[in-house]
Amino acid sequence: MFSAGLFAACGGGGGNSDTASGDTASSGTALTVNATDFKFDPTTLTAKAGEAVTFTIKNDGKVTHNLTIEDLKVDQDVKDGKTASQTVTPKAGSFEYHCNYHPASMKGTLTVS
Ligand SMILES: [Cu+2]
Repeated sequence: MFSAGLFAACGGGGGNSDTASGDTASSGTALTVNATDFKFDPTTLTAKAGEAVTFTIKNDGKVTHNLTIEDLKVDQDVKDGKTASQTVTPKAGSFEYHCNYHPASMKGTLTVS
């Protein structure tokens, strides 16, 4: 007699395509402020209320400068030839910014809406 008693169970694997979509752009807004020649460039900045804003302050000058936004508790020194950054999440409003060392000539306005 000849008997084959082996059954191979074959499990069929279904094609599972998982398309995960999710664009979480939580990086916020990046603003660059040049602090050179005793003035800011630009002197007006805009940002969105409730969103993170990262200020990158570039100092290509020969002395230390600073970015101060009193109402947002920003007070960031930037040595000559250096770059520094600060991140804040502002509410809506108009915020004056200036350099602590040269407030007469280095100033501008940040508008958040
Ligand atoms: Cu300055």
